[in-house]
Amino acid sequence: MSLSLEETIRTLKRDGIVTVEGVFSEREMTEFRGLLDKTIIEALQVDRYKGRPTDKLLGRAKDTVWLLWELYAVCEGGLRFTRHPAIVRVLETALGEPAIQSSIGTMFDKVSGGDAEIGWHQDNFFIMLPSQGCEVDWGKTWHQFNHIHVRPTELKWTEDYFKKTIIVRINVDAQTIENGCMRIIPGSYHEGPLELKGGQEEYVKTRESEAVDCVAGMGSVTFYFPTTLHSSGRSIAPEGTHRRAAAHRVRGASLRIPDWDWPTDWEGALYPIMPETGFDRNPFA
Ligand SMILES: O=C(O)CCC(=O)C(=O)O
Repeated sequence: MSLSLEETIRTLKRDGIVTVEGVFSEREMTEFRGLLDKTIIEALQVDRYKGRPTDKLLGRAKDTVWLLWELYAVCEGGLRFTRHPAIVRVLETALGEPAIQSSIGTMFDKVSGGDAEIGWHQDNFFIMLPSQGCEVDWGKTWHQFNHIHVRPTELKWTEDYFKKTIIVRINVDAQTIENGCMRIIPGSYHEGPLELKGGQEEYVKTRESEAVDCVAGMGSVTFYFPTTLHSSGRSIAPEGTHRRAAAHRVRGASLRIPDWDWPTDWEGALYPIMPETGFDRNPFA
């Protein structure tokens, strides 16, 4: 089903998540898949890949590689796909302002035979740097490749900053129930970060019956607010099936969080995302 831009934004704001089908063509996803595979094959041959320890860069599930962290820093050719004009249009319309990339990105790949599965959670963190004079309880931050991940409990919570942050998930392969697609609880992002008020377990217990499987076509793009409760089961698809999705975050360009600054060490961290040309199609043209 194809949604208009208005319906896309309405659904995103109501449910916290929306999928736009048909953003990328089969040809484009074959190209992206090739770049991802090449990156993983190259990384597996060395101890450090593009300055990062391979054992930390890749996450394993049994014999399969199911996570590639720092995605667009090590698979540079993939970044172009995040600049598709339809993606930029959705982001700018939803945020009401230009968007800036606020994470390097992660690839998730449920490969059949692996045992990767994730329980219910919200993506409750921001990647930031302390401003001068900001006192940080380092025990409560999470560090990965020198990037500091900060949870809402460590922030002056003057408004729900997550509502100015959107995750963009490019569905490089079709996402099906069989291959372990994401499940979400619609509207859960309206609660804000549940760790600030507690009760996530209770919330999931009472609302899990409303959970929706995020089935999506190859080449679609899913947009969601980080506090949308999500989980994903293991793949029971036939041998050789991959379920790749490439996810990164963006924030509204004006978003500021007291005492913290935004990192500047990845492409696109400083300036609003500009759409690129040369794509096969655009559902919102
Ligand atoms: O792709 C998946 O299966 C899970 C993704 C997820 O949990 C996340 O992005 O936090």
